[in-house]
Amino acid sequence: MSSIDYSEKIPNNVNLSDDRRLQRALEKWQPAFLNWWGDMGPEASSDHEVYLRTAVDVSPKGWAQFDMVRMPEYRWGIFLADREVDRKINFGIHKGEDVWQEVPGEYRSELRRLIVTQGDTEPASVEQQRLLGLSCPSLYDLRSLFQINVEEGRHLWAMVYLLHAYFGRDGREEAEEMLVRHSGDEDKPRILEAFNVPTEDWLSFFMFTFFQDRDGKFQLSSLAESGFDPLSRTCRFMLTEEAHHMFVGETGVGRVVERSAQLSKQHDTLDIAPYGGIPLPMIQKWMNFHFSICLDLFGQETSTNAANFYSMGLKGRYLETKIDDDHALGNDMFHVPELRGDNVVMAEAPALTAINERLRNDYREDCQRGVDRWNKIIAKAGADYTLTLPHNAFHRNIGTFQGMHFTPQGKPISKEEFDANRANWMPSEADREFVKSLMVRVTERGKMANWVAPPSRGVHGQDVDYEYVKLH
Ligand code: BYC
Repeated sequence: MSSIDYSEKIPNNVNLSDDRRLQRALEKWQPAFLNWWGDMGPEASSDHEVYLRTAVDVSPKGWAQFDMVRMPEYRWGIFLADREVDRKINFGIHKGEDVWQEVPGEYRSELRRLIVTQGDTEPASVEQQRLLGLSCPSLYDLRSLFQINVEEGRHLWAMVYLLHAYFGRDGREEAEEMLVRHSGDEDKPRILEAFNVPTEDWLSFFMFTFFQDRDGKFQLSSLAESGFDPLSRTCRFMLTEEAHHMFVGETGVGRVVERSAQLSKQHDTLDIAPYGGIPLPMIQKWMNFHFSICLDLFGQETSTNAANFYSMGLKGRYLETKIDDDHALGNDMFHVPELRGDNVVMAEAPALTAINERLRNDYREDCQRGVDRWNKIIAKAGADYTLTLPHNAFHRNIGTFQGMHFTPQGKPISKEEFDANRANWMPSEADREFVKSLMVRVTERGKMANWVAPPSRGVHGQDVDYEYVKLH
């Protein structure tokens, strides 16, 4: 087990000081990162002391240390999971060969592209969430936001390390570009669409951390299977942090749902807006929006990019080694959806090209489990409402259903019908204004905004009313 050296300017467990050139290059990138954090990171937060966890070692247990930290002083660094002895490539045409410790020359551009796409999402999310601290529902939630933000910053470090260490000059240029593209920027936007959507209210933040961070879980899990061992190792460690982000999302939406269900029961109506709650049908609209934009993050249903990444051994499937097949997929078929007449039907496609679709299915199942738990919360509170994930064809902008229009149940409709119903299915301007009007900052110790239930317990054994953020 490798512990992390915190005496270095850049904390790391990769013996950075043994490679002076790399160390110098990263030390040059470090101030640019800190400037970016100052400009684009959480607004007006630099003097707050935040109860943050910091990685101490990379073992699954006991890696975290909790302390009051000012965020600009957070020790961002480079942490890779330990190397597995004799690790082999588990899929594709190199199956059975030793994993690569260096970039295979023939796959350099594909690998760089994957790392850049992954890396780009991390600072994007920080940019998307930068104003949320100004409207937090409690100190507990403010801490969660900041914890996630610093860890996304660290995930950027993880990808920048790979670019610097393994891709020479163009890797360094890509690392600089990570701080030049910005979420929603007209000229230099982030790469993937869902990372250019602002996260303007806390319901959106909880939806983001449930749905969008879960894309992170599935993409990182697929990259953790990579034959390029440094990528696999860094993704394995990132996944331990990602789990907490999804916890914030699931419990966050769960707490909103709980409060809304309580108010619905108490006042015997779903229209709880007059009582300062978010109506359950409005939560459904937020879900429809976030789930559908996240489905796009998996790419097209059939993709030669994905087939190539797989055959090359660069990006596997979710839990690759647990799947019972030949891990080469030369002859296998997989079901992908398409519109035939008035129905979405399942057609056969080569499994190799349907890798994205398979991952999207895995993702949907995982999301459904969370939605089921939210529905139990509603039922337990005695309210009458069921949240449902929309059909995969609903509101899609990538792949087979791009440019088509469907109801949330998956019935094809005209653009006119979609437009006429848009505000019933997805947040309207008025809905967004209403939710924003509830987002009044609560920073008194132990207090919670009215639209969200308190968490069932605090962080790391602390009480819920612990002063998780000291505001300065
Ligand atoms: N937006 O062949 P296709 C996370 C492009 S989240 C815009 O199907 P492919 C996190 C595509 O690039 C995880 N463009 O694509 C979460 C391609 O472009 P070209 C992030 C899109 O490559 C929360 C074209 O359309 N990690 O970590 O098979 C907070 C054809 O598509 C989009 C990764 O994504 C889109 N949504 O699949 C913080 C892993 N989708 O070739 C962090 C790395 C597709 O025509 N990335 N396109 O120029 C990948 O594995 C793949 O790039 C994708 C796309 C799965 C995203």
